[in-house]
Amino acid sequence: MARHLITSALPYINGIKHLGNLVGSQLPADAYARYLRARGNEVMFICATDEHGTPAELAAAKTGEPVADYCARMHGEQSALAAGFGLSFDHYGRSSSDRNRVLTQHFAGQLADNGYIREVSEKQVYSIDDGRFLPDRYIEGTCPNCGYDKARGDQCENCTKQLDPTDLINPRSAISGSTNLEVRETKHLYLRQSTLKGDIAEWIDGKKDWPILTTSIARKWLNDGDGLQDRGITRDLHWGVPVKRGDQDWPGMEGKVFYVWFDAPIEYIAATAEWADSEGKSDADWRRWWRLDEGAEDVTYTQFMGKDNVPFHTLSFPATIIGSGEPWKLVDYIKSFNYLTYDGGQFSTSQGRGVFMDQALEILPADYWRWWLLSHAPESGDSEFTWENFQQSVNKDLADVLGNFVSRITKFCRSKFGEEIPAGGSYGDEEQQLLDALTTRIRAYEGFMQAMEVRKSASELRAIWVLGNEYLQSAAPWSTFKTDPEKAAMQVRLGLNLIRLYAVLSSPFIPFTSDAMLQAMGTDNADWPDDVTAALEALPAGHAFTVPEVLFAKITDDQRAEWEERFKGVRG
Ligand code: B3M
Ligand code: ZN
Repeated sequence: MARHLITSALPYINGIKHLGNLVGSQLPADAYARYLRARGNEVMFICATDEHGTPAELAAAKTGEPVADYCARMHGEQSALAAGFGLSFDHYGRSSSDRNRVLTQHFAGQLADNGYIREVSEKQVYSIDDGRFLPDRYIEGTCPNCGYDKARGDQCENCTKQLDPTDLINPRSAISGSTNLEVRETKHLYLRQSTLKGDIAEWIDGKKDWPILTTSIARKWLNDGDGLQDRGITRDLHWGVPVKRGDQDWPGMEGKVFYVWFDAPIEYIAATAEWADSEGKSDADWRRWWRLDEGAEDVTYTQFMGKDNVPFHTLSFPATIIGSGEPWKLVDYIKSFNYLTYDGGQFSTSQGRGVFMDQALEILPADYWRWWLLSHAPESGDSEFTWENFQQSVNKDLADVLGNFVSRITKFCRSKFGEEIPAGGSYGDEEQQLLDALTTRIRAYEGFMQAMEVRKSASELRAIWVLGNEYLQSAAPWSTFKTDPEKAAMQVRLGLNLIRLYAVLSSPFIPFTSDAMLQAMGTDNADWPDDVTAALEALPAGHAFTVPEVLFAKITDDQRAEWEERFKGVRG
């Protein structure tokens, strides 16, 4: 039994995520975690909401809630949606936790002690009426390029020109509207990533089996232009982890917090500590996942994320870990994803374009989405969601192939033999052929799952379902029954055992349906089919089952048209 630590990129707190976010990290991470658990591994699967920074403050300001209240509420919503999608986190933490505050300050202290932090004096806009420094995007004014009067200090939304706050004409505070601004000198901390460049390059060069998508992004940032830049890790905000050196005050850093991207990855560790706290476990129980000197040397650590998050996970976070000089676990494998597009364009929160997690669950059960998203995961390139493709995939794969198989065999058995597994004789040649074909495909499926080849795993799983249908079609127990009821009983016995087998194999993709199938088969035997022959004898003659409700309803053309219209966004 191996030990696997799995983390999914942390969804940002400022709103419900769309399906593209879901398939880019949390969902494939969940399928992998479920698979590894089903194979008997010890798994620690961690996620959390990423709660600090300007966007959280801005979102809270919009709803009028204090930012801490806003984050608490949104964490509740996101965690309910995660549960709704069957995301089986061992813990869904919060980067605003005490655990993260202490650990973040600890890492900063270690980095400072080891000479990896330097202080930099900068000129920054201070709002006298607000009593605070203003981050670039908190300053508004008129764009010098196009005259738009609501341009932000970092960029003009209207003409997209990148700006410096000092470029703005008639600058004002976005918080209060005050024009009583002045430029003041302020100090910030910089992580001296450039001095760790050699260590990081060597570490990445050692990762021969990483996806090209991951290593190419890392190398680009390491080697392009000036290479790895030192990075400011503090901000003038109220909401965040206060800047401290370990538990000591940091002179000159009063009122400042760490940059959100500094504390967010540390939350992977902190959330594991939060897990321990919530389970009444000890520090040793979480540290054995993270500290090489406290039991983590046999842990395999895998991260899942969208490609835009790769630089932070291949460069910045490793720099924090390596620079700490302490034996924290570095990631072993990074699985990254391209983007999911929506019907020829982007998902857009502001335009209401595309399907968001809450809306998805309003219209269909989680497994419909899980199946489509995972079987179309944007691995080798971007992939596109269209309603037509979604309808087709649900109706064919789920309803016609899997659902139909389960329904036919259970109903036929009930009508001819009753709701118990019938006996019949031993399996014959045709069954042996099926067994061989299943064995080959199941071993291939395991290989793809192990390698996190999500689409290939899905298509192998589908092929496994198809084998059952083909068998049923050619064995045709409904005809056999007329001449040889004993043989028909054997065929049905096999078919019912296949349902249990499919439930087990399908659980990483469609866990809710998988549970329903096991329940219908009256069993909680979810043993992985290491031996397929034995797996097809798991439910013996005389074992009671029930005919399940329809597993998957087909999506009608009317529904498709209605949803297409509903989610197309304000600008169509
Ligand atoms: N919250 C990504 C995002 O919201 C960011 C990931 C953090 S992972 C440590 O796009
Ligand atoms: Zn402009």
